[in-house]
Amino acid sequence: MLDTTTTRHQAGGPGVVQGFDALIVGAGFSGLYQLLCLRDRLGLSVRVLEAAEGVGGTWYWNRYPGARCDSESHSYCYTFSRELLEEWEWSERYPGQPEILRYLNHVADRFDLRRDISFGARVAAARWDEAERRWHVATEAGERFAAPFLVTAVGCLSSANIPDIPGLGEFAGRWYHTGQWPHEGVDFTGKRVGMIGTGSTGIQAAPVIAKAAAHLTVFQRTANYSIPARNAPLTPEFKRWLKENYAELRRIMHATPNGHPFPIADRSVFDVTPEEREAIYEAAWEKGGLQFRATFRDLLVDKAANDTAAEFIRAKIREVVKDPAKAAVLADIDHPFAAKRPPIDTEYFETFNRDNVSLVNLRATPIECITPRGIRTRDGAEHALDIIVFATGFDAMTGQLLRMDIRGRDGLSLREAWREGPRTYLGLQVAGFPNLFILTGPGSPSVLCNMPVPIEQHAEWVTDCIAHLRARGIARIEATPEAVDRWVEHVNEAANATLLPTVPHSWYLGANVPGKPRVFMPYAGGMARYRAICDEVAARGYEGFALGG
Ligand code: NA7
Repeated sequence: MLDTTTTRHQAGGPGVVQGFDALIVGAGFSGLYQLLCLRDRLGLSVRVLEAAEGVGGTWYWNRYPGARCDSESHSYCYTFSRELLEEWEWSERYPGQPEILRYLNHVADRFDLRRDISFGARVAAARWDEAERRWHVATEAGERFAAPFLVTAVGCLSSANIPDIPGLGEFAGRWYHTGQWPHEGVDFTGKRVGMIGTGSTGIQAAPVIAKAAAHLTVFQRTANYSIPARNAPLTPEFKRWLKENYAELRRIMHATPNGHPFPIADRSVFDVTPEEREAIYEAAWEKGGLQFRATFRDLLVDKAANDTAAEFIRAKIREVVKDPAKAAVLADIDHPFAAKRPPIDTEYFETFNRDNVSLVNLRATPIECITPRGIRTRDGAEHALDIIVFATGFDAMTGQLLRMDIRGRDGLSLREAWREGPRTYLGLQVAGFPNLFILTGPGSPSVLCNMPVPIEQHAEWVTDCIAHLRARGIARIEATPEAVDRWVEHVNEAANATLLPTVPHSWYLGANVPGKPRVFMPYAGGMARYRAICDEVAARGYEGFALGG
């Protein structure tokens, strides 16, 4: 029986400590695979601490209407097990949230992972003990754990960003953030719904909410591009083709910069005539999905090239949306295409042709406050609402890490170490925090990729690293400050070679959260290049890391 009476939130204080070889925070895509690797391949004793009551991470929490992955289902899965690939069949081109959650539950059962996961265990604090060469971890409920290795697998988009709009507390209706959606769902029947946010989430949710609600008002701050997803059930022929071509698909996913199962065309926008270009865009629009971004190699690096795609999409928006005033607001996009995360949709722009959908342009009339009856904008209009949906995104990449009180050597807190923004080596380690590995952390390709690809790479790299240390009796690994400096410089160089950092209001830069330091967080140098760098670092005896003890 644990003594939790005196030990709440005090990692390393007196009390019962459960010892393991490794601790993992999070049982989503990355935590599950990290557990499997460390337990079944290295034979370590491992405990996963998961805040939710089930596996799934992002897909456990994001149950909003229309929640669906933008990666195609045959690539949004683990590839480490041929049997798993053979036995699991996706039903649609893009997997919906319930199906992904079923998949992750299947993985947890198939590989008997649940027995090493503590559910309902939200980590409050973690402290490195230099004398013991162990991490001490405490949950909010006061459970205490210790292990030489700590791996955070907390995802990139799990800390909800709920804007601090005056009056929310007085709102007489109900409100929800899409990333904390009630499991029992929300009944929109007969309701007037206001949705704030037009990122990937809002663009997925609006068409579904509009069909269920009496009225939907979309509050748009920044107009966004979106490409039709063209979702559809997978045909038996395609499923058969997949099973015969896994190896080739995996090869492509490992060779492309963003881990998708299609290559980026090796041609410039300016290699073709305007008519040919239009035909290429048209075909990509018809095919649908993120492949639109792969039509030319220079869309993300050359503004003039990007302008051609941007203008094509704006013209499509004006064509689809019948009301010219709404079309003008929706097509008034102020940033290059795909320089913010490009959404894909199912009838998003078409939704504005419905009689029960209105659009508020927050650039012209910002939100002033929330009243008991609805949302008041600065022009004095009060939009009467029964439900407010915040599709306002996340404190991405760092929020969920900094929510825990992580302290490394000499009591240094991660919050303090990252005061000016996150600084990592390979996205995997932080100077001053020995034996702490961060999966899909800032400085790694993460959100610029089809996530399972970097997730498998990270988990395997960390596993090999721990195996290397244990085989040599090395107790401790820590990124050197010089390696961190060099990596941060390289991450900045990689970002600056693209159009990505040119969008001042992007969450890639942390700009969506007031007070968050503006640092371009993901590594834009491409997954294939990143993998090669990580392999090289390992081959050179973990260059850039101090090994000892
Ligand atoms: P995003 O992409 O961060 O989008 C959030 C949206 O909410 C975006 O349109 C924001 O406008 C808007 N927003 C945020 N705060 C406010 C306030 N205070 N007022 C008005 N509008 C606001 O989050 P998503 O959940 O859509 O997508 C996250 C990722 O999940 C996505 O990229 C995929 O990787 C999956 P802004 O653009 O900041 O002006």
